[in-house]
Amino acid sequence: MDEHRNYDSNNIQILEGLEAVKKRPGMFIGSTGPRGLHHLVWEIVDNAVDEALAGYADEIEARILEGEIVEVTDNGRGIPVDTHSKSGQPAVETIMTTLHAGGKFDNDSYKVSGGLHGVGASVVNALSEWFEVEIHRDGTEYFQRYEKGLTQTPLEERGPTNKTGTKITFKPDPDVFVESTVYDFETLRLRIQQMAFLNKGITFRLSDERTADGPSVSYHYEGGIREYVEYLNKNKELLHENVIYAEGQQGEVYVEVALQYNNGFTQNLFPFTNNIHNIEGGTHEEGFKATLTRILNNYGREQGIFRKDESLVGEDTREGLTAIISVKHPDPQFEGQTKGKLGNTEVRRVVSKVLSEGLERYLLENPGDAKTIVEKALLASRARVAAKKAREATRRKSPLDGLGFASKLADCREKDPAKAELYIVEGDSAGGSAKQGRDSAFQAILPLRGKVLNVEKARMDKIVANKEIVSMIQAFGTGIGEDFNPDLIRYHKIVIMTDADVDGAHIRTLLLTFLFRHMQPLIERGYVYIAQPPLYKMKIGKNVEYAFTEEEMEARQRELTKRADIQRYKGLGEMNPKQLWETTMNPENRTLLKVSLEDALEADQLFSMLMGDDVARRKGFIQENAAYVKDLDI
Ligand code: 0R9
Repeated sequence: MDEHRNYDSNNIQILEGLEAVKKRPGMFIGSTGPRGLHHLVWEIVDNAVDEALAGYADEIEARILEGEIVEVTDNGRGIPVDTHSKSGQPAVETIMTTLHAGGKFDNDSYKVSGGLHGVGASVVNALSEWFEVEIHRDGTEYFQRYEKGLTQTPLEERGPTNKTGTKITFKPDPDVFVESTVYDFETLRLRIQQMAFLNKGITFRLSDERTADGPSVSYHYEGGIREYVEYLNKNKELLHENVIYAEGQQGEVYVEVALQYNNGFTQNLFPFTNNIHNIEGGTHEEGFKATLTRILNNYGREQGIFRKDESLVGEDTREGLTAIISVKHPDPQFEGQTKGKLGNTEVRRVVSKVLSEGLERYLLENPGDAKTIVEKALLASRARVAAKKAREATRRKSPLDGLGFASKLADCREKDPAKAELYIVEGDSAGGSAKQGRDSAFQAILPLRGKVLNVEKARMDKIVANKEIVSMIQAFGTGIGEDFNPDLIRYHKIVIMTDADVDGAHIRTLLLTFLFRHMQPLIERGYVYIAQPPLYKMKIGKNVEYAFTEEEMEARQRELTKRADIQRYKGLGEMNPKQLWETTMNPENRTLLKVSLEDALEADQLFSMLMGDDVARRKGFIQENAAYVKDLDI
């Protein structure tokens, strides 16, 4: 074949590929917002992790440098540099400049990564102002530079080296990431730590070198997901000391499971495929759940722990459970709403085999733990039967039935959930102001009287007996527990409006805990908000202004020539209905904080810590994170 023509056509292909990436970056990295910006780092780190999983690297380092430049290094074999027969280019250049559907070009032993967008280094290159690769391989150091995806220098031999590995340095293109190119250390740190948990034995380092004294961390977990479970349970009271762990491989599918029970009531089951958390679960989770239920039922029956008519259903066996399921699969298939649900059916069997062997053995070898675990599940089962009866009372048949429901909820006239809002308000007096101040066309008010139950410490039977919670469930229209259906929600804005004091913060946390534990989809869908009432009223002559923080009030005061008459609001009740409407409820003036669930694993920890038994730890945490808790930006 004519070599020249081949080179040209190859180049055209490259340009077309890269143009597609530049034209629609969102298609390749999800978005060009902060998430997409951070995604660039994950693409590169994933490649380093793949090299480590292939058994050739054990150290991965990421540095954030001045100018929002990212540098990632591994100590693997180095990307191949030999000339690729078809393109006539060094392999590394083809990898960096050709859009390839992850894995196609790469050799067989290579990619295990199959994340949401396993698109690779060429996409990062295309979206970088500049991108450099340094390779140490077979005694020689190589270097190449690209700008916006295009080769700038031929692959350069820089001389001898006595190490091996790959270093990639890039500067995200500000023309692409117009919103911001600033990296968030904490976002990077959390994910790097998670990667370290999920890939035992690999050392991960991360340092923020944008300032002289920036933070740096290093993670290495010899125990892998065993240590992940310990970490997730660290704020909880354990039911048994040892984490139950099993691993195994069938064909090309490698499975690890780790689990441990705490004395709480919530289940924390986190399934991963190729280091990606599958929020919607999938076949690995199904295999795990079915097998756990079967094994604990068998054990309870064989050991005579159950009464005659008793047996466990799945949810009984997951009360207080913290578990990680980690699957490594060469060709994962994803389905579901967000393509986050693992679909490969063979995985169910592999997980089931690995878990049943590991768990049966553990129960046999640790009869004390086994009895404790099965008895806890049995208690859960008895509570479930009791709760079912109580829960039926929470079903909303008509707007005017239920436990004193009609008197509390001041509903709105709007029936379209997308346009309707529900304000959950602390106390009767603030509730009264809100009722008078609201626009009853679309704003409903639910005043809460007593303290909301701490659901972190209660089973479903107690939860559905709590008046405040029942009135919320009824107002929402969603049901709870097995009956919960987020599609039935009656308001797409649920606004928590509490006083700006310690009690208010506590009630808000209790409400968020309830929503997080029992109605998480409402948070995921973005239906939950926190109202921002002003802290200060500033009277300046005849005018009235409001300030939402102390800093804002002080700044305004400095601007003024006159003295302002300042009133600090201690509670919502001090505002008259008109003021409450103007400052906090009127869609034209108000600020609402949307509650988001960036990371369910971290949020779980936060709630366990805020609401759990360990008071000393909680106090420390609240002091350390005062600002965080104040914003409750979970
Ligand atoms: C700093 C981030 N690291 C990487 O991007 C990285 C990619 C990579 C790699 C190989 C080794 N280390 C790497 N680090 C590699 C080497 C060999 C075979 N497969 C992979 C080998 O020596 O035979 N590669 C990723 C893709 C490719 N290499 C390939 F397609 F070019 F082969």
